[in-house]
Amino acid sequence: MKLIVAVVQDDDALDLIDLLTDAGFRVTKLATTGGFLKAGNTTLMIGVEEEKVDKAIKTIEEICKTRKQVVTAPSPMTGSTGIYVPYPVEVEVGGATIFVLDVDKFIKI
Ligand code: 2BA
Repeated sequence: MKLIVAVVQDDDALDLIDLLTDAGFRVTKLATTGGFLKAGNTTLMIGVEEEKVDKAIKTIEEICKTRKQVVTAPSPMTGSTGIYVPYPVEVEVGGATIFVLDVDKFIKI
């Protein structure tokens, strides 16, 4: 048994959950926040048999799109004044960040 933990963008989450559940996967959705952008994203926990991990990852790849996002980052105007001026920075947010974990025990009561 494996646990797939996938951080995806909110815009893709509902379509992805539909496709995963239609394909027979069981999914738990968590509302999460990215540490860098401080913006909402979605983390999905998907418990799967080892042989189904690749299929789950392919399903995630099918739906999740890379997008560019502009964030406002503070920058020191000069090294010594301590004045910060916000400036826009473009970052590319990946389609999905996926962790595949070993599950020692899976119990349903
Ligand atoms: P955030 O932490 O909000 O990061 C959003 C995007 O900002 C990242 O996209 C990356 O392009 C950029 N970014 C993140 N940290 C950066 C830094 N220190 N310097 C410059 N740019 C940076 P992704 O890499 O696709 O990550 C999307 C979201 O997936 C992240 O949102 C975070 O919630 C999660 N994530 C990514 N890698 C992770 C990891 N190793 N552990 C836990 N969560 C992770």
